[in-house]
Amino acid sequence: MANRDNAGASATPAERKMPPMVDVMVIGAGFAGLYAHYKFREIKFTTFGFEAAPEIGGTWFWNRYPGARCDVESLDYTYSFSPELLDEWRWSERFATQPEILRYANHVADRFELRREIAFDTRVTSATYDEAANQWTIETNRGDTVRCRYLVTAVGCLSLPKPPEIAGIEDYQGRWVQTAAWPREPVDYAGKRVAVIGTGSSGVQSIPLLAEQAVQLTVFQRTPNYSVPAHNGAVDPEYEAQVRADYAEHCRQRLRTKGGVPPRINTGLPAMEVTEEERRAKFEEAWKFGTFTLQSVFRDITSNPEANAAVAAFVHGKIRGVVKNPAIAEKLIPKGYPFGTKRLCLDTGYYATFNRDNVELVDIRATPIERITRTGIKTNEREYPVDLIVFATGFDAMTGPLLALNIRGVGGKSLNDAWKDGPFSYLGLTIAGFPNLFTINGPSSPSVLANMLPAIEHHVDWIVDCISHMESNGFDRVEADEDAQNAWANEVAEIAAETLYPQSNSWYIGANVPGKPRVFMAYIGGFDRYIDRCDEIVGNNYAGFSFSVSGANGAGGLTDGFEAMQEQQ
Ligand code: N01
Repeated sequence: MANRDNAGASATPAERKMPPMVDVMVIGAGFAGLYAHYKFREIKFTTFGFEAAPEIGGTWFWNRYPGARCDVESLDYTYSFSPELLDEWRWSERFATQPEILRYANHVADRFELRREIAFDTRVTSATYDEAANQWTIETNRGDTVRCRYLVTAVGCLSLPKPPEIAGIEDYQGRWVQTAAWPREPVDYAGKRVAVIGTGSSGVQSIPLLAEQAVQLTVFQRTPNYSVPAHNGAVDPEYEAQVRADYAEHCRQRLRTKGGVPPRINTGLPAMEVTEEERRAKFEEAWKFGTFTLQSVFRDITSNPEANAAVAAFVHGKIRGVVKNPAIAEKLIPKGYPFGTKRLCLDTGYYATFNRDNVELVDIRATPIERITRTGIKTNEREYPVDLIVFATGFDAMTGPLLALNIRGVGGKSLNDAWKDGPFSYLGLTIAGFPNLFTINGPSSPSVLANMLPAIEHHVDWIVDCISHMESNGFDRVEADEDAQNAWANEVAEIAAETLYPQSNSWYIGANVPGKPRVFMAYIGGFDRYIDRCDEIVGNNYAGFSFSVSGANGAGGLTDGFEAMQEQQ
């Protein structure tokens, strides 16, 4: 397994030339962390960053399993902040592979010299707010201590893999790996008996490729997922020319969409307002086009049970059409939860893989896994001897990576306590009781429901604007108001309740992690509407935020909103 801990790293903090104090500490060096360094440097702030991996890339460093690729089209999975960068980078495939995306991240880091203020192989073990000094103290597993005025988390939403939760793993004599921490050196599965546990996006992407080389592949499925064909291939030159004709404008349009991607097929209509024939024709068109269009081709697919049932029936028919053995097809057909309310998967040949002679599907709801043995996996029906177990069992999503930082705010209150009933955050950007802490793509922002690149850019720009605004008005401390935070939590929950999403046991709602509070963790009102809400709040004198001059800088005192800031000047 790739080492996610690196506790054995040797150099001392002095040898590693840690600055004792910086303006901004950025935790994480994926796309969010890279852009944060770039942006803060632009306003002449000193930054430093810690990254647990040995290299940049975040998600795209760790998830290097066979078949890993993005489910957003490459031309949209790009930064927009630099016209030169947009011009010079060329994607080879419609949906880029993990290695190509990692090359892009490295290209960006090289081009803008973003590596120099990042310490790699270093995991943050605590982040503590010191009220008297109005500073954060960050400690790491390598004994570093760095202080900063502002703390920015860029830790990703899907970056803390769930540990293998199945009894007996310690007895297993074969090899096991996780898709979310796939080793850097090649994993040999050719000619081996391989088991995959989990059929979310990571399982769905890796299963067809594992099946091509394994002598036997056994897939242990707990919940069948909806998967739609990616129809991957080379980037369509015509479409690329169209986008590149005004790439900047294309990127601006992303901000005016629900998911951060300009929709390609979108009727804008409620599904049941057209005839059955028209509906079916649109579903076919969306299916042929690929991506997540099937989810957005009509505007009420994830809010109207009837519309949802129509698209679900359409996909069930597709699965029956591909999978030759009707009993296997029935096992693969998702039932009991609405289409699209667990994250849709995008596949290349997933369902057809179950037509292969060397692939077996085990429904572990019908025959649960009892334990892992020395030689394989034992269900209540029989034992499956395997040489390699692939855990594609997902993540402690969204809150997990933040809680793992061991964050303590005002009065030593831990984030784990503050979030024991679920994540409370204002705009997904700030948390009451945790001054000068900013969370890029934090819970209760669109985050995982939007194209990550524009979502990251929006958040980083917002944070930099907020801090610039404070600094130019003589303030050095900002904090979300508890009331505003509660009102935002209600708004997020109310919008989610208008949809079918809360009906499924998804990671969006924390249902995949035993004991996790059941709270819908993303803002589902649309990226465009979210941006409008952020603008409205800023335009309304940063309503819901308190800015102050901390005791550390002399005057002290707390004021509410921008008007008050101006009064104080
Ligand atoms: O994880 P998942 P993932 N015993 O949580 C099963 C993004 N992503 O890594 O549904 C047995 O979706 C679990 O079953 P159930 C994307 O946002 C994107 O695949 O909980 N089974 C499920 O089948 C995605 O949604 C891409 O009943 C267990 C599976 O394991 C997110 O990451 C590619 C189990 C986990 O599925 C997570 O995807 C990859 C247990 N104890 C990932 N625990 C792109 O395409 C869990 N399962 C860009």
